[in-house]
Amino acid sequence: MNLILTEAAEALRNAQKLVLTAHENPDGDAIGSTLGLMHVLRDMGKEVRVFIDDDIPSNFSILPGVDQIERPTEKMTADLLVVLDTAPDRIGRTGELTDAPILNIDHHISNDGEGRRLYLDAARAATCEIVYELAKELRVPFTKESAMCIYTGIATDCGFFSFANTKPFTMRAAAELMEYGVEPNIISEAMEQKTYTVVKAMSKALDTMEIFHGGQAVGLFLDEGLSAEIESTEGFIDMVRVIEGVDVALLLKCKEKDVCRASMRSKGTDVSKIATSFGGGGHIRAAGCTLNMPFAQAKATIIDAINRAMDGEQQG
Ligand SMILES: [Mn+2]
Repeated sequence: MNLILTEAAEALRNAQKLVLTAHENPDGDAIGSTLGLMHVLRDMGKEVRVFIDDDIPSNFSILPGVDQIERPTEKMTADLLVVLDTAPDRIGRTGELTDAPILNIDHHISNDGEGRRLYLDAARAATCEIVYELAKELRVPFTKESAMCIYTGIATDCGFFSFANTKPFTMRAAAELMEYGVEPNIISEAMEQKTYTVVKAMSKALDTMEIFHGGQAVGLFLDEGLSAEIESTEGFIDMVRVIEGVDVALLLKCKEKDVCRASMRSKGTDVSKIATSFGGGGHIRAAGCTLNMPFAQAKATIIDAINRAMDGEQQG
């Protein structure tokens, strides 16, 4: 069931004890939206816990409240489970450990909302833009704490105001959040930070680069050995998506044996469609999926899917 903004706000207002969660492999928007909403709801006097079933990258240690993110380990009771920035199929054990009714808040066009209350606004660059709107709807003033978290999710999901999803709304929201004490340089320095080891690994990743579809697509292919060596591939795809003439950029890596993860970025081709065809999802210009097969087969499969999608778009 699709909700409108006022109904989503009403569901939050009516709950006293809430559990907030977001997707595994959390990014700035997943972490920013759960923490931002946590601050807003606590400012309303509510009892709020945040669970994310994954490690939180150290880049986010500057965010107020990040130390309160818990890993789900035992049954918990709540009036409402708020699932942010994803459909509930990517929240790990958090979903299994609470029976609370779900309120799903997301901006991913691939979220079909089947069988649950969903507030979806695919025109928003980040779930954090929706959290910003909800805070206004609930008439909760921002604080430096909530503003830092919400700003981080907005900034990271729109490539620090450079991607096509950056709208006047995005910049107005960010500007308003700055008035509560957000320092954009502090946030971007923390988000960009990488270890020496990771930067060294970037050169190994670049060695795997291959172009295909007549130079309009490019991929980095981190096989099992290389994937195990590299602790974080955050930002790797950005190294190659800048190549002249490239529309689609791909990063393929191994999560474990026979479990490969493909991340795609594009300037025109709808990569959300490709990801969805493998059970993944995302946005038109940024999407990902998991391929449960050996690395070589995953590589051939995803290249073939991208080639076919790009052929189709050219004909259409
Ligand atoms: Mn997002």
